[in-house]
Amino acid sequence: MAHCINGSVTWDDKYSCSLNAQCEEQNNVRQCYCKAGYHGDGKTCLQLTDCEDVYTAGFNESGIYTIKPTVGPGSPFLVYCNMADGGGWTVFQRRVNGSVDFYRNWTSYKEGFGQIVHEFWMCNDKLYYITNQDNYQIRIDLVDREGTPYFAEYDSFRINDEIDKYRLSAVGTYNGTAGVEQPLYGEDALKFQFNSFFSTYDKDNDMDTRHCAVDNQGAWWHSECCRSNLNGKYFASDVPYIKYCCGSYSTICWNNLPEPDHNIKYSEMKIRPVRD
Ligand SMILES: [Ca+2]
Repeated sequence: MAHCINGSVTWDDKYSCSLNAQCEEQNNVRQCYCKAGYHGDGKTCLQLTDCEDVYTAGFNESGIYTIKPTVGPGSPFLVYCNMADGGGWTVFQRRVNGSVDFYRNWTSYKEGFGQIVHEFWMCNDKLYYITNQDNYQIRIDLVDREGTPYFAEYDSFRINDEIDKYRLSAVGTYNGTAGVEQPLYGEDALKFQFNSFFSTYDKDNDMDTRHCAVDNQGAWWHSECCRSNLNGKYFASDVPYIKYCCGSYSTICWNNLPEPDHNIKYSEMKIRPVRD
C-alpha cells in the first residue's frame, strides 16, 4: 500500500509521486495516480501527446482517451482514438448520417463541435497543436452511397495556427484507393487544397473571386474552390440523388473517387505520427 499524504510523499523516499502524478484515493486505494494526459504507475508517468502514445502505452481498443500535446496551452483534452489500420490514429472528423450540422462558422470550427463517438469536428486549434509537435501522416476513410469503402493516405499533414488562418501547410505523397484519375480534375483531391487557408461561411479566405465556403456549403481549405469538401452538406440519403462537389447542389465530396464521385455517406479523417 502506498503512503502519501496531502498530495505528496516526503517521509518515504522509496515511494514518491511523479511530478506528473498526484496522491489521492481512488476505489479505496490511496497512492500516486498519473494526472490526466499521462499514463503510468504514479511513480513514472509518460505523457500521452496523441493516440499513438496511447496505443504504445498498451491501449489497443478504439474509443475516447485523454491526451496532452506538447504544443499549445498544455491542457489535457478528450479525443477519439481509432486503433484499427495499425492503431494510433487521432480522429479529427467524422460524418455518419447527417445528424450534426457541419455548416458552421469560424468560431465553431476553431472550438470544435459534435460528439466524438459519432459526428464531429475536433477543433482547429487542437489539430494545430497535434500536427505541430511531430511529423504527421493523415488517413481519410470514405464510404460511398453504395457502400464501397475507399481510403486516402498522405505521408505528411500539418495545419498552421489561427493567425495563419489554419493554413494547410503540409500534404505529402498520396497512397490509397480514393485516387482514381479524373481527367477533369487532375491533381488529387486533397493536394489541390495544399497551402490554402481555412474558410467558413463567415470567413472568405480562399483564392477565388467566389466565396467557396458559401458556394460549396462547407468549411474547408478552399482554394479555387475545391476538389474535396468533406465538411459539405450531408445528402447521401436523398432520393433522387443529384448532388455535385461544387455549386448549389454541393455535398460532401472527394473528386477522385470513381464515378459517381460526389456521394459520400461516411467520412473519417485521422492523423498519426510518421513511423520509422
Ligand atoms: Ca473568395
